Amino acid sequence: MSYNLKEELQKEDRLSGGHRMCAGCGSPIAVRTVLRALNPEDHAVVCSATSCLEVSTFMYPYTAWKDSFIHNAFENAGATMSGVETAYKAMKKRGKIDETWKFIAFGGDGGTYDIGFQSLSGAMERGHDMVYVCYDNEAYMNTGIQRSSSTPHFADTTTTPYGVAVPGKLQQKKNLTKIMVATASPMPPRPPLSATSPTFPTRPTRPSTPPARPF
Ligand SMILES: Cc1ncc(C[n+]2csc(CCOP(=O)(O)OP(=O)(O)O)c2C)c(N)n1
Ligand code: SF4
Ligand SMILES: [Mg+2]
Repeated sequence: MSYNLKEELQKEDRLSGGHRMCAGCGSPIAVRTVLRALNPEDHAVVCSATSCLEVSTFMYPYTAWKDSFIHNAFENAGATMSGVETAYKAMKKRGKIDETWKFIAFGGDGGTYDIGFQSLSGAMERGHDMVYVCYDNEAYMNTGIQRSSSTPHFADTTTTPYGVAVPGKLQQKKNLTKIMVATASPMPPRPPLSATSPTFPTRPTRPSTPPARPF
């Protein structure tokens, strides 16, 4: 499908101005770009792990989001959206809802690589029909630039200060993309139970007689 930037820019912004992100922050630009992928007639449910994005765009009773937005904690954006998407599917099946709804979760690198990793992993492994967007600014910015597992090697943060004793962050950046690809892929074929077969069957074979229990 071709992407026409001029046409995309005609679409109405689904994140309004007047939020409290720093002027020039890349994150609202990223959010608007993602939301432009929606068809104008589509409805969306959005959530965000606690982060600069969440606390600056959704301070009750104000919201910059024109779509339904769910407040959740740092740890559970993946789980929140999994639940909403499952409810939507159930309602659709029972004929209680006609429109098309899309489900989008945002998370910073802290909320994605570290604290929300478990719920993201579960959502991807179960294959929910949702989009998860990590806006990766490579540290916990909202609370004062602490290191996350996405912070690059040797970076100077408040918890990994660069100096004579410590040369910044000691660990490499975690490769989340590889982990997600491995998580969301269908299970690779299991090796055959027969040790004599030189090939891997596409499905695991069940032995005709169950192996003896070791106890
Ligand atoms: C369980 C929990 N621990 C800590 C916090 C405090 N906290 C709020 S935002 C934040 C940093 C978020 O970092 P990141 O996810 O990278 O988003 P950014 O602020 O960089 O956009 C922290 C530590 C919290 N809200 N909940
Ligand atoms: S501190 Fe937060 S709002 Fe400000 S530029 Fe960084 S990520 Fe954006
Ligand atoms: Mg961050």
